[in-house]
Amino acid sequence: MSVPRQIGIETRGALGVIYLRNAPVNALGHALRTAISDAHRAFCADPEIKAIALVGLPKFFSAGADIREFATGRKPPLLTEVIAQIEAAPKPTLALIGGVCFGGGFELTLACDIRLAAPNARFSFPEIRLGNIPGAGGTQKLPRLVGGPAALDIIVTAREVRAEEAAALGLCAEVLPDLEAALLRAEAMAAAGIERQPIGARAVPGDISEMDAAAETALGVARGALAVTRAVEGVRMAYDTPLEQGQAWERETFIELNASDQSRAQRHVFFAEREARKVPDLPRDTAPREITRAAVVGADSAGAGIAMCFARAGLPVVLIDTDAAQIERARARIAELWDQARDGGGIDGPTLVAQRARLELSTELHAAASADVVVAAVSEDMTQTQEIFSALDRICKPGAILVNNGATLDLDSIAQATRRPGDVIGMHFLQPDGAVRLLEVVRGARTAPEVIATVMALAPRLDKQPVLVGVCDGLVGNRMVRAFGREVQMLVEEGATPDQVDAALAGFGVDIGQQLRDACAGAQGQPPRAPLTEDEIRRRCLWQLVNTGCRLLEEGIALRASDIDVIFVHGYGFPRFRGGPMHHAEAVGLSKVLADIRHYHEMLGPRWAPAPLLERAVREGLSLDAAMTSEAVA
Ligand code: 3H9
Repeated sequence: MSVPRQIGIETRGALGVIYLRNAPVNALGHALRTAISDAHRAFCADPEIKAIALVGLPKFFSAGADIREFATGRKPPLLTEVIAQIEAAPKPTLALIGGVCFGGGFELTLACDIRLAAPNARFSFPEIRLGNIPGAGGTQKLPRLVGGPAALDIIVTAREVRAEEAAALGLCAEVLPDLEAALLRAEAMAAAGIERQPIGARAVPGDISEMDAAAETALGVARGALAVTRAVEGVRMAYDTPLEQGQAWERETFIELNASDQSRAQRHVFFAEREARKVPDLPRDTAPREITRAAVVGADSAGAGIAMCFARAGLPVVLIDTDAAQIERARARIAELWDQARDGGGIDGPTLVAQRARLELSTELHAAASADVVVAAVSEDMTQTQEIFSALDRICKPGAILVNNGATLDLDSIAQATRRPGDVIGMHFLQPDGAVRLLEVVRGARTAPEVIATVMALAPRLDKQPVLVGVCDGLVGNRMVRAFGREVQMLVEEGATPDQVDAALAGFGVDIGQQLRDACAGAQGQPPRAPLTEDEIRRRCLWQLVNTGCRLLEEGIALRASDIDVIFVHGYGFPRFRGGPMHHAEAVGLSKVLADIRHYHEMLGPRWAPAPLLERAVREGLSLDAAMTSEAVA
């Protein structure tokens, strides 16, 4: 039999092994599903084989269903069919799991009789981030295995369960040193004979009343996300509904949610995040520089946070401030933050000791001499910043990357203060050591390609989502937020109350933020006209974002409309299930958005002048990204 390239097969005594080899992440696309199904059937027909093992790549058992197929429709055998085949087979199946075991990949393992994990195994149901629920048995089988509250927590938080916890929860039978050890164990088990242990035959342990508190917690953080409501429903169902019926409900719900605007928006964000890491005009062979040591200049709260972020990422870092009193304040603040993290359970003792050991403090700028990357988190004053860059240029070793943190100063003017403008780049950390993941990476006119490649590769190490932007005051995020804030104030001046604006946007999932709320509270309302409706308030705020976003695209400050979405989802609390402002505008229809903007332009004046890119996209019936390309071609 010829073996398709998505798998490998091997016979080890009485064990038939199917290796999943669909790089990079073993997504369960049509070809892999077919290959697994055929190989499994062939092993079942082989009288020498007593049990079958599914083994993934060392770092990816499987990332789950192939998300690209969700938009195009899936061809049989569907994952649910492959799973049903494994469950109905005359021979037991084992899953040998190393690395990522997500979504449909996780569900594939729940069809197996025994799960053996390597220490790097990571189980998760990320479907909720795609606006959906597990659709191949997860909502019905996981509760039967680990109980309703634990299953709901795993499904609605999309958190990762590592091997040790998985063993404690009963998700896997054993954790072995590596996949080879797991194969040896599976081979011995097959020789000895394996008893069938279908999860579907079990009842959910505990009582359904245990679900009340878990459901309340889940729904409390749902912020209007449909999938969370459905997940609660599904897990409850597992207690008192036969498996077949529960799975039929789950399949229908998965299909219904998959077609929803919320799910489409979240799939858009998933691919947009990955696209944002790519820089289209970097030569393919651009090699990033090695980063093994960092320095941060300026020890106020931003600088201290950036230094902590490097230390957390495993990079030795020195935090420098020539003001000794500032350094002492930073030392105390950092110690306090770390203690809080440890006391709150966010970090364990040994990790904290290791992080502390990586972070030094110094009052000497010369301490930056050996760093591969130096971040200046100094001031918003150009003269002072140029002086610091000029000093760093003299002190730092050749090849060191000099970074400005901030969104207001002109990076090209800063770079001119050095003899190495190619090594100068911007990193705008919104909240360096906090939950905000956005990192705007600012490319100057002379920033070298390998410097861009280095910083784009450094961001994920710092647990940040990078988006490459060009030089302008405010960069992408703050410039758009300014336009939004100005509109909020105008609305209040026209007679809307701050509470009304707040409610209109909260209903959409957007929090206008305390600063804006305070600014609005001071505005004088002079209603000139009919009271503003919630819908109009919302459209005016959102379309200001979109129109400004179009201008940033035209100016080349933002590379793609989807990059702007990533900026707003990761940096400014825009709800993921809305997909970001630009996706929302495209989902509503660009012609409708433009019609509103033209109307406001007539009514409210020049700040509403439609962006030419938006006009062209509507005129030519294109998406915003396609309109940018069509302009480039023209
Ligand atoms: C599901 O399973 C539904 C079931 O319940 C029911 C079905 C009936 N599909 O992120 P990376 C691509 S829903 C297609 O850069 P990393 C990704 O786009 C699914 N493509 O790597 C990228 O492509 P490119 C539930 C996928 O190491 C490349 O692989 N599963 C998928 O930083 C590398 O990805 C999820 O939601 C996929 N499932 O992180 C898992 N996954 O190079 C989603 C990845 O062209 N995936 N790609 O840009 C992840 O969380 C991360 O990708 C993972 C790897 C942690 C796996």
